[in-house]
Amino acid sequence: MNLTKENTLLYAITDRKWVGRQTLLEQLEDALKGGVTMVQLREKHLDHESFLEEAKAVQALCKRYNVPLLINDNVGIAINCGADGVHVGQDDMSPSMVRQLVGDKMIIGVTAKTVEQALAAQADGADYLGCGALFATSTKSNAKPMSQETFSEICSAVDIPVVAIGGINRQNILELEGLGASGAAMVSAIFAADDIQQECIALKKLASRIIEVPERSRV
Ligand code: TZP
Ligand code: MG
Repeated sequence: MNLTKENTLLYAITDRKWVGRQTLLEQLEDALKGGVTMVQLREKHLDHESFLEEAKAVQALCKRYNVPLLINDNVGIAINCGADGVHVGQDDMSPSMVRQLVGDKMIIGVTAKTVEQALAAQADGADYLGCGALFATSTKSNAKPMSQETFSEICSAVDIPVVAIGGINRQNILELEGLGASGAAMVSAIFAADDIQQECIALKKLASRIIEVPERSRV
């Protein structure tokens, strides 16, 4: 599966911590109306049945908006709900192993924290990389910080899209301009927003500025 910068531009990752006034599906629909270009369902503590039921509902919703859905970590759920892909971390199943299970059509995303991990993931069949944390985040307690320099080195080292993640919001996203990102993935900036749809519209405009290649490096 060939992912484009259009797919990875504004990547919404769910977190039920922000469910309350709205259900997760309502929040997600607002994000889709606001123009998110890819969605990851990330459930760390849900039992299998509830996860699968939710994943099927989320898949149907994303399909209506023609936006790819990826499932965090869980290949079985991804296959059973008809998701468009899977995202795995360094401690999860390897990309080639995931590929054996899901076939050619699914997108495989991999978290990479170093240039070595990025090159290895690309060689092992990753379609895109998620790299960070570029800013401080309270969403993932064990997220290690990544310097802009390392992020930029990763972007130069690989040919596949690299998505920036970790603490990104409206105030800091433009600091990522010119590093080589193909997009930005966000949890709290999207799902903790009062008006998710409007927030996504604003974030998408800003995200499109960070993926532009700066004048000086154009050939
Ligand atoms: N991986 C690295 S940082 C992070 C994940 C899943 C959390 C990103 O959440 P937020 O709220 O956008 O900082
Ligand atoms: Mg994981």
